[in-house]
Amino acid sequence: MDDARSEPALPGTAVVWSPDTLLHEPDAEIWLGVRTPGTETKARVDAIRNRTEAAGARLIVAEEHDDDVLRRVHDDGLLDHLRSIWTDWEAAGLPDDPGQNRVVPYVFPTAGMLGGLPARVPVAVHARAGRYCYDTMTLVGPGTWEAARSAVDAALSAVDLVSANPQAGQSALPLAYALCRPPGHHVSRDAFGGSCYLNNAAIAAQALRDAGHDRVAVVDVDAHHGNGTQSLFYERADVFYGSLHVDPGAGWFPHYLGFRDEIGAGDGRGANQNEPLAPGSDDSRWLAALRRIVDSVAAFDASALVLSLGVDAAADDPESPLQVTASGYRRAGEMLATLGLPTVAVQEGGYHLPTLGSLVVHTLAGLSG
Ligand code: SP5
Ligand code: ZN
Repeated sequence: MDDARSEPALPGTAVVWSPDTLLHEPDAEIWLGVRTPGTETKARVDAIRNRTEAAGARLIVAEEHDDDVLRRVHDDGLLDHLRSIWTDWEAAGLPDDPGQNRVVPYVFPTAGMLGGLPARVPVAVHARAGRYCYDTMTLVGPGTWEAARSAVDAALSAVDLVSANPQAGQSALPLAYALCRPPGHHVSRDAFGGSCYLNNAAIAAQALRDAGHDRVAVVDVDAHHGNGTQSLFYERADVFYGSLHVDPGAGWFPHYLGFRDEIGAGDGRGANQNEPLAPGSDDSRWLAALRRIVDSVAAFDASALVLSLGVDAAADDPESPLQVTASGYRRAGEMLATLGLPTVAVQEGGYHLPTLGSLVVHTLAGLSG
């Protein structure tokens, strides 16, 4: 890891965040039935905010946006669920009996269970908990909805900053970074998991489409495959999704998706690219995979870029076996900057508190050229 003397500067780089993002306290992850300390903590936000500010970035508080883009990306049922399930859980007395202080699902209405019959809405709150959730690690508590919704506002505010608004006398920035937390790339149209609740990057991509960009690329450098983002755009020709991540076929989350042969379908065939990497992959293999994705983005002829910026591919990260360095992240930023596209970088994973902020600074410095 580079030390403080070699930390790059970020003069004036726009960093959008919201204090509401700190309201989400998942507290734990239920993994294999065992309650383990969660790694997706609010201290992540402080780490990134402090380090980017020290590097000279301009901190901007997110502006509230209405639900318009959010509702075109996600199913209303998922949104209603996230808005209300904690309150219902509490009202049902479940924090006292059986003594579970977060929403934890126990039964999941899988396609195989339903056998083609429609999923009814269970009367029991504890059964409803599994309706839109696909794992036991993504707990919902008192401030989860407010935090997730504020992360969407951060992503949409970053989109505003890279979009010219002549009426307001504003010119567009080439780069804006949204310090989104909780992260989002594991959320599909109607299913959440992987420590994610709302897909901030996908919402940013849709907002860029709405702002007049005919073709948008999403590049995902988080250590894990962004199965939610892939799913949302899988059959669309107007949004390219490219991801480099630890090989799910080697036993890594999200296990069921992220394989090389997932190339998109229908109109979206050829607009999805997965680059699974062996555990232990270092800068050279990671950057070679990114090069293949950047070449595809250039051929796709996008006019705007969303970067799903997970920094959990770093060597010290507790959630992944990839071995990327800070200078690797900087070179990734530089490689993406050669595309010359207006860029919205959206925070995804990254869990090693001592190095998290510096990894973000390195990436943004590379992107800033
Ligand atoms: C956004 C993001 O990076 N989500 C990644 C979620 C992957 N979590 C997988 C967890 C697998 C088990 N981890 C054991 C650690 C127990 N605290
Ligand atoms: Zn991740």
